[in-house]
Amino acid sequence: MIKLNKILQKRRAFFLAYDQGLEHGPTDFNDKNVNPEYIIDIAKKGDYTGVIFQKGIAEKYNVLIKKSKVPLILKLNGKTNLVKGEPVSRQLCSVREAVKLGADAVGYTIYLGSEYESIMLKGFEKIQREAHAKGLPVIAWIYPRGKSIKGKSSKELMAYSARTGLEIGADIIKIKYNGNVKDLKWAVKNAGKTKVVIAGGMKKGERVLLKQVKEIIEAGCIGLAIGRNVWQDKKPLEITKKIKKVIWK
Ligand code: FBP
Repeated sequence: MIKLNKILQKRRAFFLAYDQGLEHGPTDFNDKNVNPEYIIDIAKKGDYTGVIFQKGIAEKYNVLIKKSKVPLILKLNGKTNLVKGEPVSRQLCSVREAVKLGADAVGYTIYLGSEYESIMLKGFEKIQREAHAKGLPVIAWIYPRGKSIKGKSSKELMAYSARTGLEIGADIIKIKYNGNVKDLKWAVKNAGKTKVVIAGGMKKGERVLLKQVKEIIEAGCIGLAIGRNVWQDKKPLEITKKIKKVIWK
């Protein structure tokens, strides 16, 4: 039995993502949000349905994370953005370690279309099997990347990402929204019983962000896994409140 309810509230998801320190480097941070304690505090006060960390932060700040009672989603693979060329994200943490750290779900990135796609698909197969054996839900970040996706439409790629999530046994997929609600509806249909959440992306204006959240819900997604648009905001708890109003309207 996969325990999906632990990371949902009233069937909706609102995850606070904080793995950008590895994926992008510290360029995303300022004096406040560079500190993981600041993020844990937002996740707790904002009553997020999950907070996403890599293993290192989950280990070093474990006491605080547990005290916050925010469900932990542990990212199992990752990479920096310093290496150029076709992307590959390798496993950096095991399901067993995630369980030890108190994870309620695990996450794994697949760069669909990359020359190294098969490495990530195979890696996903392993962690999906191990996580499901322990009842842990698996969230797949599915991001089309690499030379071979050039010329393909964003509609096609979004739907292909969603369908891949269903085919490989993800419980939730995290994809990027191309801004066209009709295209997103098609992607959600393709995901079938796999649930869909949308990534936040670079910081944008509040009006644009809230309009997108409305469309995401209208398209049938269960919510968001958002990072920079919240913790780069001057008032993260205010923007949190506004987003939640749209998600749980
Ligand atoms: P944001 O809401 O800040 O975009 O975070 C979502 C996320 O998927 C993170 O989990 C991850 O670190 C980052 O985006 C990866 O973004 P990209 O590979 O597009 O640079």
